[in-house]
Amino acid sequence: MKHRVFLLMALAIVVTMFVIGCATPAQPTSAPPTAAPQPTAAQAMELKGELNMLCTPQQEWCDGMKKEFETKYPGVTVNFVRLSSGEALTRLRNEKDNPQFDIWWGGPIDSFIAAKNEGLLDPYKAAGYANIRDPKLMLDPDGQWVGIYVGSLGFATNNDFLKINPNVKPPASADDLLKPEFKGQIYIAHPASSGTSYTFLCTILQQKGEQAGWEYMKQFAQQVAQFTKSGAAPVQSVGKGEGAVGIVFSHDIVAGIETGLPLTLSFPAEGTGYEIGGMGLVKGAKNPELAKAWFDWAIEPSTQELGPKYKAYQAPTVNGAKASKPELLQVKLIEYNFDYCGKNKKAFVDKFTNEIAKPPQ
Ligand code: S7P
Repeated sequence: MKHRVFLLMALAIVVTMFVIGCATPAQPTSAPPTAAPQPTAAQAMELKGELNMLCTPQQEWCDGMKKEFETKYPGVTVNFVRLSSGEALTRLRNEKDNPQFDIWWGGPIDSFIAAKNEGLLDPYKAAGYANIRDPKLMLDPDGQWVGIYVGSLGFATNNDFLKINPNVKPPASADDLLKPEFKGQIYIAHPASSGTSYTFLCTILQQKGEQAGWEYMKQFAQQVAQFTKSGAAPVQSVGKGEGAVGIVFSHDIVAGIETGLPLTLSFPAEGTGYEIGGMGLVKGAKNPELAKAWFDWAIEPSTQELGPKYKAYQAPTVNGAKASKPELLQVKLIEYNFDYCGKNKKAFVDKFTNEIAKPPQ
């Protein structure tokens, strides 16, 4: 009897650990949407001026969102500059005393956490926060950033490479990337410029622990054909057959496949890293009212459903918005510690740059 009770307890512990290990933060909840009240058409007409935005997602989505916002607010012109996460953070740092941007929209929140720690963001209490699916994970306790989408990291393998090398399988773990067949065949961005690449780096450091993680990264760098500037660039390089495998957010791989690139998407079986894409008001912004209008709009369910129109398949962060590709988050995700990755971003990027590989010029 004692033995049976012990067995049952052990089983319960194993099941609980499995559930915790596989916890995904990103699945839509059935909570009813409690979206903030919308401005009337007359109120929207009253808003006038130029909004200057730092836009980190892909160009097509930035272009599309600019047009959508300007249609809703015809008196507002949105000027945006598209920069990868690390470049955007550097730009905000350099302009700290004379900010040129009003809002930063998109890119993994590790960089927003770093920006908050450096005093580069302003707090905001948006009414729409009440509708965020997982506020513990997706909302800064001081309101300095909020999550606007979620996406998982994946591997993109060129199908022609697989045909020519019938014994090679798409990578199914981080360790597979170290196999001899992938030497000089991997494309990934550099973590100094790219939030995608930083997500990969911080995933490895968490999964393996820092010491073994840095050892892994040294070996991994030997496999890399080229470190690109932008996180999504490997989709094109590998899609064109310049390399065998790209490490990219899975939604960017799917977008590439939809444009006809011969790619196979796979995930590491041990668990993959993921991003929460963020948004924050730039401290000392010159057009705070316009920035707040964008901020409120970006966390409306109808706005978050616009992504697929512009080939952006990340999952939304608000109740009442449907994920276009829910399967991209129905994979094993690691318990990514955004606080750890955000606070250590500068130190980890500097170590990578100094000890492993210099950023592309
Ligand atoms: O819009 C696609 C996307 O992958 O772009 C962001 C990405 O971090 C920007 O590129 P970098 O890696 O070059 O910083 C992601 O947040 C987003 O999902």
